[in-house]
Amino acid sequence: MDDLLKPVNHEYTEDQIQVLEGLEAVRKRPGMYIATTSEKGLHHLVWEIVDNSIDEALAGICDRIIVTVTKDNEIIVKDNGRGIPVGIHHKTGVSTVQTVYTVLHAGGKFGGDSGYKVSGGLHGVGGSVVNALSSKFEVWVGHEGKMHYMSFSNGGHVDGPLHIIGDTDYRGTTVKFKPDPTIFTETTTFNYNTLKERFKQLAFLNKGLTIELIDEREEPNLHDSFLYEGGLKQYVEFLNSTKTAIHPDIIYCEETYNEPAKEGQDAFAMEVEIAVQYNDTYQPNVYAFCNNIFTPEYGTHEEGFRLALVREINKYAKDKKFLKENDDNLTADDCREGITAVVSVKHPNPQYEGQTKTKLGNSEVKPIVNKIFGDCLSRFLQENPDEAKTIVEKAMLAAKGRIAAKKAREQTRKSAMGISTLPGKLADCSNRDPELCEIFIVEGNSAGGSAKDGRNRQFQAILPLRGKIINVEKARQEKVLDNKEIGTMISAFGTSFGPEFNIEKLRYHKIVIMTDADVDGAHIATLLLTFFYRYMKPLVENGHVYLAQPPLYKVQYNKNVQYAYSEQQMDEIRKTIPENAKPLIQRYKGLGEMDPQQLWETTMDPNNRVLLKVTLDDAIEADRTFDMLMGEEVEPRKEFILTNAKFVKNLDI
Ligand code: 1YM
Repeated sequence: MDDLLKPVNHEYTEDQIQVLEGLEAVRKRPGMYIATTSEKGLHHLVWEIVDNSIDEALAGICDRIIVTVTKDNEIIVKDNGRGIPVGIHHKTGVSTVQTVYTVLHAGGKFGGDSGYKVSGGLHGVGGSVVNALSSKFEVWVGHEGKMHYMSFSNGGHVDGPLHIIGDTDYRGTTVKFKPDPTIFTETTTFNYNTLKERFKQLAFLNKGLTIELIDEREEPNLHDSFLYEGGLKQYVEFLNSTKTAIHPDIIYCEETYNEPAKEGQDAFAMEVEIAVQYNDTYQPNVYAFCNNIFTPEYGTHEEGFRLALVREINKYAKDKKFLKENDDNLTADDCREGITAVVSVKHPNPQYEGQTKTKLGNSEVKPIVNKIFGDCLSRFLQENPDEAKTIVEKAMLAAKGRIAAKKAREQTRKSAMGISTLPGKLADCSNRDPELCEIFIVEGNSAGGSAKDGRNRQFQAILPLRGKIINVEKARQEKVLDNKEIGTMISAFGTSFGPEFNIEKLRYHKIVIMTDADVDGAHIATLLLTFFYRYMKPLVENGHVYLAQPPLYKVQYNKNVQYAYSEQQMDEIRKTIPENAKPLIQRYKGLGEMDPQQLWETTMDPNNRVLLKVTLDDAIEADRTFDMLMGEEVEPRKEFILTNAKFVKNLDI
């Protein structure tokens, strides 16, 4: 781009040309800096700018951040921190504001690497990348009674230097940007819910910080405000609000660890905050964060936490004679059944490892968390004997369940050693290449019959479900395994389950849940999804699970036959029916009402059908949602299956 190098208002120096080349590199390969230019990448821009405000909050100076989505899908982030320094930066010769937003990686690092400054941002790319990917970018800094302003256009071209535009009482930094539609070609529309969920989480993780969100695209404007004085204590309360806690008090610690300077290593400070409460389910929910970033692959902070948890529970159980001297120790899994825990550390120099770079690698973190949480838990158990008893007994029950489940698994394996391991109800396909094979899990006998007759036997297998599927959210593992329908699915898939789950053995790469388009069907689908999510998570993570979409209506007139899959589609079809035609409109109440040919045409034929792919974008929300869905109320379940885009993505196949 030639005009890139054209001066705007002032001459470019050698340094500034380099700067523009840097920003141009970001525009050429945005994926290197924000991983994706999809909707996810679009939101990443907001996180980057907000991260700078959060850093200021961590420094103890800013306590309020307001984020606004304008009518034009621009973002305004306003904080009440010190304001980015307004003076000339000694290295670049231009204002620090301009430096922060034009020099790559200039972000948080400019304050000097004191070892006390914590910085978030998954990639730490900072504001300059956001500027590079914006068609318009503006900054206001309120400092010592004056409002300073500067703006950039078309990917970081300076419109003019930082200058004073008037007097103000405001102290802080405000940034407004418009993502460049030529970069974000998929979408430039911000999702209110995505923003809201993240800001709520950030407010939990940074106690005392108020984060407000305003959406001006809606009339009246949408508005949410988050402030949690209790920090992670309130986070755990919130996560457990869909469950039943088994003890009243939350185990909680918050401590700053100071490491003095040693040979070859600077002094550093690290913050540890942990909250724990057990509930009456059997699932462990441990969420770990470093510098406000979720680390689903865990790492040294979670290792330290887990060590302390197991050690202190065993110590207490032996001390108080719940366990006899010679009894086996409780395992980590025993101690985590029904736990809800949030572990958050703030570290000046985090190192990430793992497949998705979300595993904390710093080895010094493990003993620090181990010590801090160990002391905290030990004190809690000593001071709260009733609650301690509840927790130890829960872990001992888990141990019993673990031993019983192991026996049950051995049984299943033994019985599966025989030749005919496939369940009798399964109508298998003839192809043996898993990549090409599909299995339809069908509710009800008559639908199962139609599906068997209508399918393409080469690559489509049918597994009709007869009995009830157990709600795995409310049952122990051995009970789950006792359930016939579940056992049938496990042997049909070929993968085993739980810790022994092996995706390589999966016999069908598409697992299609086919239930009636009513509340009962939605319930069965949800029970199945919950089972997959809890016991065969990689199936969902790797995108093997789908929901079939049977039509709601059949419209017939003259020789014309059409199917409608939604009320909206039905309305559209109605409009196309000629006036004098006498249409026959049939509403399908269940899959069973369709003959094999119709079922094939509308729901199973890869050329016509619409499958919904089940996805998992947000694991924490997913856990809560499954709890919610498995509660007593029917309506939210129906709502979930029919509309929840968080799990279910539309996909035409
Ligand atoms: C809406 C975005 O960027 N706030 C913000 C940024 C900075 C400071 C305060 C700040 C930091 C320091 C000293 C320091 C930044 N400053 C820099 C740099 N909000 C937003 N608020 N004084 C002010 O880290 O020591 C980078 S970000 F490098 F210039 F100091």
